[in-house]
Amino acid sequence: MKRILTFALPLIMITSLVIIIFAVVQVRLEEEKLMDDLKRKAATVAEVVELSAGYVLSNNDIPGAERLVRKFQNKKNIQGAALYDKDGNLIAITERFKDWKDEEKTYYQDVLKTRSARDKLSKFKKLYVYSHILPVIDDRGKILGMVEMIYDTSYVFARSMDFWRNIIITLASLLVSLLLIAVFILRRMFTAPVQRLTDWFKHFQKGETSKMHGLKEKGELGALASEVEDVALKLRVARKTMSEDASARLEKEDIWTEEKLKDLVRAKLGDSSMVIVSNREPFMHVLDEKTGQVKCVRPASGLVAAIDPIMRACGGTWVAHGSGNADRQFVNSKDKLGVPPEDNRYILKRVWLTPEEENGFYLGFANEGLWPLCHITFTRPIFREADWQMYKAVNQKFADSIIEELPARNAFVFIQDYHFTLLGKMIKEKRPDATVALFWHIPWPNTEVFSTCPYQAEILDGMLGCDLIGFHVQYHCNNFLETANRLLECRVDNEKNSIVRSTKETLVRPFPISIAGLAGEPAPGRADAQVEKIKREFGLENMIVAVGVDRIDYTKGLVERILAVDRFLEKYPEYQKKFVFLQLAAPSRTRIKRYSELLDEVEQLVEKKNKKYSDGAWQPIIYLKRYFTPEEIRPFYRAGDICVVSSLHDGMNLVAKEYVAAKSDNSGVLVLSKFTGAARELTDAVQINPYSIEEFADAIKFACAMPPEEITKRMENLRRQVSENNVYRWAAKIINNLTSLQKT
Ligand code: ADQ
Repeated sequence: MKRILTFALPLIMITSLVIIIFAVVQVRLEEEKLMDDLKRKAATVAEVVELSAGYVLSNNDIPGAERLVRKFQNKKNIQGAALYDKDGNLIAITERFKDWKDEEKTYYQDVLKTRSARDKLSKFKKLYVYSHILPVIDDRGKILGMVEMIYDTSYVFARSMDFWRNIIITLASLLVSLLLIAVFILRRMFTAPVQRLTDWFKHFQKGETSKMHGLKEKGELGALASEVEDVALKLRVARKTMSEDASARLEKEDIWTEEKLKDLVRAKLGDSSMVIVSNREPFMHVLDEKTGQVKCVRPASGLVAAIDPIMRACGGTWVAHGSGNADRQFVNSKDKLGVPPEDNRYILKRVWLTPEEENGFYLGFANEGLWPLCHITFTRPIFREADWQMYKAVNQKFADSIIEELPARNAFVFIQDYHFTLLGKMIKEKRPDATVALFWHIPWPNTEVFSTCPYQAEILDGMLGCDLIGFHVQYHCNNFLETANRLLECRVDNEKNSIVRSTKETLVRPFPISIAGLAGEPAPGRADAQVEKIKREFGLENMIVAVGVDRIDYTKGLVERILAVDRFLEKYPEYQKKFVFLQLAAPSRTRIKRYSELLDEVEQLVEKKNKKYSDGAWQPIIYLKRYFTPEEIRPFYRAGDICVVSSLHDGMNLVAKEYVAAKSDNSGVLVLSKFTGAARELTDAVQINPYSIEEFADAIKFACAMPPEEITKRMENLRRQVSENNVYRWAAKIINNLTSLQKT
């Protein structure tokens, strides 16, 4: 409508203006003409009446005068006549003007004085009347009196009104016609061709080549269409060539890099791009209330740390909850934006949730229910029916949003984590041809624990809508296979590690997630300068530095870690004033009571323990409670002679791997909880049971006292492990599994 008005409005305005000017002129001319006619008529009638009036006046014949004026009572347009004597006194007047004499009319004296006729337009009651006054003069030139002819002029204005009415009707019909013509022209010349172009592009985007008929537009749009068609054709050919080149390169190389993963994606997915979905978005736009500036931040999340490098390599679309308070300012009309902001490598599509949806789905069901259920850290899961209903509704919201993004053929959807257990089934209901995988980033508990969930059957049913489900370690796969076997009617194929329900088979595989590898570390010179700065700032020179980097979550064993540091210093006092534990801690899920309580608990414990050892300049624990960018974290890792990862339970734990990656000089000891997925791969770490404070304290002592050769040897092994089993290998394994399941 806006476009139509933009096009038609100037036309309408110009046409209306011309017609109105024409009408004004016409009305004026018409009015003048009618008035001229009236004047002429009045003068003629007055002259005709003059003779009879002369007779009546000269004889002072009052009855005769009244008879004369009465004659005009019923005349059309001539509404009245009046006779005056030689002094200007009214003698007789037509009945309907009997109040005429009440009005003050100075011009009568003028007529008598000048002995010539006068006319006048004046208001009488509600009428505009025209009167023509003629002096009645006898043959000897003596004034006998005056005769006045009075006319109502309203018919003149009535005629003008009729004219205006006709003009308005004509104008309105003209405007409607103009509007219709504008709509027609716009549709024919613009909207319809653009719509055809848009449809053509949509089919191209979705890979529906059978529906992409040649574009037959003419004129400028035709030129544009032909350019578009040409570019699209080149793109298609280029994609095909790239995927063939990629297949050839894949044969040769064996170390997984970003480039190699790109090749794999081109070779295996070809024209299609992957749609990834997670609750947490990789980039949030956050308004800093103090400065009024908007910052784009990468959230503290292991999932984001792992998936972002893959998306950078593969392109595609990442669908996630837009949770930043300034997120809406940065999306296009389809709620999408290119990310990373400085170098758009993939598309982020933001899904908006209301505060109620966020509470029920994210804080409630996902994080107060499923998170503690799967982690088994003795925090009781809370399952509320209202949260579950919201969880289902939000899963459906995401499913609808994802389905909009799927290409017509070769659709791949890669779902992340426990927030979306129902998504696989929901997507398959609309797009049974799509290949859908789910990766579970947290542990899967044993059957007894999982069976406490009131919605167990619906959750398992939703998950088994997927073609492939991945966990970090085989142990979690086994737990899941057993859970399905015991709680659902299905057949578990132990040979293939799959679950079969009627005709649907879901593969269950371990894919240990990782980080991008050792690449991207700054040159040693620059790294050293950053480390020196940190050491100076926190007084760490000549100290043994242990670091911890975590979201503040009860699963990460922060309390146990502080107790272990305390016990270590207590048991091995020779390390007092020689050892500092530095914890970077990002507040997380703070709207959940258990998390806000933990925040206070950790803070108070740090304060208490620091007080216990307080001695001038030295304090054993430095607690930095805030979000740090990945670039800010790396120098802390490098400054750490020891890194402590003490999760009570963790699907993988990427902090352990990030620490190893940052230690390019092969220094540093990793103290790692045996309850992390990472512990199964990083066997050269010093492994601990974080629940055993005594053992934990001894492990810190062991790390502090480890001979340099052993440190180097262990770190070399750890780095080899992280370098070889990087996140590109992880993604490649999943893509290979997914494409082997692809339906043709
Ligand atoms: P998380 O529990 O978030 O992830 P973790 O693997 O420990 O996982 O990674 C945390 C990430 O947050 C790391 O990249 C770390 O650098 C970052 N981080 C920690 N503290 C920070 C701070 N103060 N400021 C900024 N960033 C900080 C879930 C599972 C894990 C699994 C991952 C990936 O719980 O077990 O390893 O997903 O699958």
